[in-house]
Amino acid sequence: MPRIEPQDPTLKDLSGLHLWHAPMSSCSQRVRIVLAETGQAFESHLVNLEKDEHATEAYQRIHPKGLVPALVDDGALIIESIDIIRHLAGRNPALAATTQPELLEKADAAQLDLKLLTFEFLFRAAPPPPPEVAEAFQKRHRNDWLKQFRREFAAGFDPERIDAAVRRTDEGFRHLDALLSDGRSYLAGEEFSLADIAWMPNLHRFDLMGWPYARTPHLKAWFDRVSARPSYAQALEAWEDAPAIEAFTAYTETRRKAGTDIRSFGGLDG
Ligand SMILES: N[C@@H](CCC(=O)N[C@@H](CS)C(=O)NCC(=O)O)C(=O)O
Repeated sequence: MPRIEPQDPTLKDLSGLHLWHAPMSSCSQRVRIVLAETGQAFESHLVNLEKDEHATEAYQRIHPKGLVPALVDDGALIIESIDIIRHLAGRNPALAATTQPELLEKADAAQLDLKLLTFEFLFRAAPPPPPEVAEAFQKRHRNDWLKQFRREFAAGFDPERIDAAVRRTDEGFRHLDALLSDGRSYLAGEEFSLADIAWMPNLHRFDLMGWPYARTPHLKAWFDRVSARPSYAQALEAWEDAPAIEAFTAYTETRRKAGTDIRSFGGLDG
């Protein structure tokens, strides 16, 4: 399993499972779903992304890219949500055995588009941060990619970039829909597996953006099925901030009315 050498040596002294995560981050959601499905207790370390706590020196000594989630299991540090869920499922062969690695890789690869579209179609609902807050993030965070992403978001994303991200997302969902069209119950077959868990938060996130799931009826039926699992309520919904969800829903509606919501990109309305 991919473990990395912690910059903060005190992590090696931790026993049990420790998770650094954010309530509504999709990468954190999939880790919490595995923990809920497997009934593993963990010590929760919340990282407030809205307050840029991932830009603190202390957190960047835990996660070298300054992102969530990070897991420490009996002193072993693991980052990258897909590696973390594989690691956690290793203790539960039923969950891990049926997994098709390709579906996990695709969920991982979908993250960049999910991020771009989340910022554009949900996070733009909030007013931009005061200049001193934006500058402090640029000064304190060491992840050049993330800093550039923040600057690009502030300047406004190129519509062609949004369009391309929507098209790739649609292709990804249509691929899953095609897999499910053979009547299987879950993405990798008849057994619920890590592949399902890896994709559940993505479907939820795009639902908030008003994604037209009627395009992919098998995927929609799958999402209805997996989101009825207790782990979804426990590990995803229970961590949601109701006012934030309300604000996202209202913003999606506003953009829908203005004809600038996610459905107006990537040929989704066509
Ligand atoms: N590939 C990484 C992606 C991690 C990632 O992008 N985390 C997001 C939350 S889902 C984050 O920390 N974002 C902070 C930010 O955008 O400032 C993983 O799967 O763990």
